[in-house]
Amino acid sequence: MSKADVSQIIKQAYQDQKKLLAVLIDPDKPGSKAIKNLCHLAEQGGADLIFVGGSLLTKDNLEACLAEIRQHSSLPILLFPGSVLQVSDLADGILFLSLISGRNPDLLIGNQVIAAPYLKQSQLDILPTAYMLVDCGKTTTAIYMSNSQPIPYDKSEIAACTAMAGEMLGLQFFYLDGGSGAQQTVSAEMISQVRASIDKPIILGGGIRTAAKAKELAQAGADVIVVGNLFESNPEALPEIAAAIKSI
Ligand code: 1GP
Repeated sequence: MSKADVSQIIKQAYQDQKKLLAVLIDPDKPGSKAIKNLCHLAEQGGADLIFVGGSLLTKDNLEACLAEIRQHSSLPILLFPGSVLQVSDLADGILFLSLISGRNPDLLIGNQVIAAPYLKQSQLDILPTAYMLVDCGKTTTAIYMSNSQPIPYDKSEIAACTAMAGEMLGLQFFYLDGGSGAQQTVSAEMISQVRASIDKPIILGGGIRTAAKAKELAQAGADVIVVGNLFESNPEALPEIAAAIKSI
């Protein structure tokens, strides 16, 4: 089966100033019936992309989850890996993350070296992504597992300088993440400072629970809005979020 060109989809939408909505499915959480239903709700709800991954997976369910999603949805599937164990050719692409907000060498380059030969042989579309964790009021699993310090919530200039450095290093996509279940989202102020500092698509996730907030963050400069917890707990909210960000 031919793969969706996910990097091109995101870059084209960015060029056309169209906002995208991604839903995040954690392979540990839903059963296979639920995945079928989530795929249906994602498509009906106006999602553009399905992200799959988790900061810590405990059920060895990734391949089955991807196969199930592939069966029930035609949306592009992008791996959002919490570790080198989360690589699979069943997806269309992978966010090849370097955690540039932190100073943990394993997540800056070590794990990428381990994964590279496998990715080289895969058919996956590889998206070189600057991953930036932001302290949004809670030690999320992503923050804890990263063994790194997130960018302080109110230090937008640190986020902006970090993003600038990432762009100068050649990274193509920028993911600002408060972590799954964050108490609050990354601030609009931080997003707009990052937006002003780089000319690359910004992916934004963590703690988005309302359409109004999604719209505010997209207006501030986020290009891909990611919803995880909300999508799993209240997928019916999706059409409102899609409509809000696409109205910009
Ligand atoms: C976390 O960006 C994702 O990495 C999604 O976060 O589950 O809080 O929506 P939520």
